[in-house]
Amino acid sequence: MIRFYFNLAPNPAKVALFLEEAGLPYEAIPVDTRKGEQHSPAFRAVNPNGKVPAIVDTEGPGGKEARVFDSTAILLYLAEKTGKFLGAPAERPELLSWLLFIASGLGPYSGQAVHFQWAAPDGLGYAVNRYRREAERHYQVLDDHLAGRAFILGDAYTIADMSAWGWLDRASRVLKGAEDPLLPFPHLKRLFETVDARPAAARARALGKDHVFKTADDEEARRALFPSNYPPAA
Ligand SMILES: N[C@@H](CCC(=O)N[C@@H](CS)C(=O)NCC(=O)O)C(=O)O
Repeated sequence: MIRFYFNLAPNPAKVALFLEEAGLPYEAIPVDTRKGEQHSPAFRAVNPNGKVPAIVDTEGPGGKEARVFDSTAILLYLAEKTGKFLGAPAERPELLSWLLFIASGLGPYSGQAVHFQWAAPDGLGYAVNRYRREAERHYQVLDDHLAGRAFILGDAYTIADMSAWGWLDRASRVLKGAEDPLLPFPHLKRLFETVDARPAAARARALGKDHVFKTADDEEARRALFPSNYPPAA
């Protein structure tokens, strides 16, 4: 059994998609990050970084319970555990390269673009420009790669595509104001739509819809989500 700690954000969504695609039994445990539940000692024992997603595998290596945190680590761990969605061994260099490209580039730049356009105070034009343009540049790199390929590895649908799907789903927040944000990236748009049309993607999207997550971006939420913006209490 997998205990899956999640909220409705892009990084947990990738893991939800994998769990649904692989048909692994799991217990979904909502973590309300606007209420600060990610900072509780119990959750920090699962992810010392205080972010979702994280999992506990009650049957980890050697039959022992194991925690895994960070969406890319979880995708790799579960893909290796199940032998699913890894592509061919000969494609492993490509798989690792694109997974890490998404984990360290496309994802974080998208996240910062969202932050500076939707959460930060007005007047930070340099930051908005920098992160938006870097997100677009990463989109372009992946779009170029996808020309003539069905999926990131070619014919095989893998965890790299699932990882990209999580963030491409937020393109309208990353490129705020764009009517059809993926239109300039036709191969990326096709990849997103192909993955998004899978039944597992619909099930992943439905996860947590029966839970009431806090939505207000009030002082409690800002302190919970962006603790490093606040000086430590004296
Ligand atoms: N590198 C991490 C990033 C995780 C992350 O930023 N998670 C967000 C949701 S997508 C979160 O937990 N935000 C709440 C917080 O930062 O307190 C991953 O890929 O899992």
